[in-house]
Amino acid sequence: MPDSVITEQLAINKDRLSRHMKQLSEYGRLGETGVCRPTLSPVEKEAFGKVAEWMEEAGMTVRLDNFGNLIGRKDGKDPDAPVVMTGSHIDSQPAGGRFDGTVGVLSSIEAVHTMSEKGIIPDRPIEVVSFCDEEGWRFGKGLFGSRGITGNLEAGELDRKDADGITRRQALREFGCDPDKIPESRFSPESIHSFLELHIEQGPLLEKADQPAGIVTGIAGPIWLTVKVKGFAGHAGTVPMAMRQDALVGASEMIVAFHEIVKEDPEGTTVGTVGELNVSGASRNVIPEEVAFTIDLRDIDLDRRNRCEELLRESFQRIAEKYHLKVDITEDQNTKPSYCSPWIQDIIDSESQALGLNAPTMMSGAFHDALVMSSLCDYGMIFVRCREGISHNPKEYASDDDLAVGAELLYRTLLRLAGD
Ligand code: HGY
Ligand code: MN
Ligand code: MN
Ligand code: MN
Repeated sequence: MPDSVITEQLAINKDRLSRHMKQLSEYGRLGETGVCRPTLSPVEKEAFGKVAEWMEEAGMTVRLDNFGNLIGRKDGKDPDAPVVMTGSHIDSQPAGGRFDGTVGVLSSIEAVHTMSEKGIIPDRPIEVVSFCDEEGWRFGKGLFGSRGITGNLEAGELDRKDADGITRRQALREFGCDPDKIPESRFSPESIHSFLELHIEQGPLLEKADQPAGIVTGIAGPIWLTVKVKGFAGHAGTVPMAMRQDALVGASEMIVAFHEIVKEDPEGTTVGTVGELNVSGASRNVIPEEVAFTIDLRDIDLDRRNRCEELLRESFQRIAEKYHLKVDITEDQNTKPSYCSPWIQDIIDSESQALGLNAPTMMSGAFHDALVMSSLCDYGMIFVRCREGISHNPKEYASDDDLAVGAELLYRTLLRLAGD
């Protein structure tokens, strides 16, 4: 990467950004390099306190909305103009990396801090958001904060329970939010000018291209399902094989069938994962009666994703009949894929060239709050390189140099969007 990008051209404060990244990774630190920072948890609350401090230092007024989003606002020349929104999330996977989401939140704060230090007052107000529950693992449904402000919540969402039986509603209350007032925290379509998110790539392409930053062209949309398979508990020693209704054998065959369906089109961009599997009342000498597993199915091509979903539903039904089982599939999340706004991609591209970069364009297999914001406004995404594309893993890593380049590109793009 051209050294010039690292030295003279940086307006943002690289040392402050890396210092804040290190400090934030201490909240919920897991081992040497990982984090466990569940959404709406006490540790995330503490981390929000620190992030709010940094937002104030950057010259922003700070609020916690009723969806659990932490929002910093920098007023522009025209206080009533639609906001330019930027940000990401700081909640993590149970054994996550310290860069997923945090890079976007802290770089956005750094960009605004730099504007304030330079006395820049943009035409439009800028709002930096640390969204609530992007990851979705605690309550089995993600992108909560962004779906909240854009009016994309569904019935019953506040009653979803975590593994300890705590509802999202209770968790929001304990976090200091008023879930009964969430309609007040919604944004109207005309109130947001555009949305910009910086995130680690969570894939290997930038490393392969030997580039620190990339321009996102589109984001794959996930459908999340919970599959419950019901058989009949029996004695492991006395029930003949031909007479069993073994829920775990059926579920195992369904999981392999799902994998084959997703892999069917070798050119396809469909991906499928079973991340959770649970056997109720598990015991090695009882034939399993109830098994539940999760489906995460994604594609940038909605038709192809729908086709896979159709095939898996048919296949699961066939396998259930074969083993005299019942199968029940509930939909937990369904967010459509979407393409980034070409005019914002062009701005990112021209700013990256001004920085001497040769930023490749790429699709995002990971979903992001930007995907949800696209339902309300034009949006763009910038990726920064992460080592071997590793993410959702404590080994996740991005260098200070690459983070500085990403933050600089975000800063310059924000200035263009907000008008300086
Ligand atoms: O699962 C995702 O794509 C995101 O990292 N939460
Ligand atoms: Mn500081
Ligand atoms: Mn993320
Ligand atoms: Mn993630």
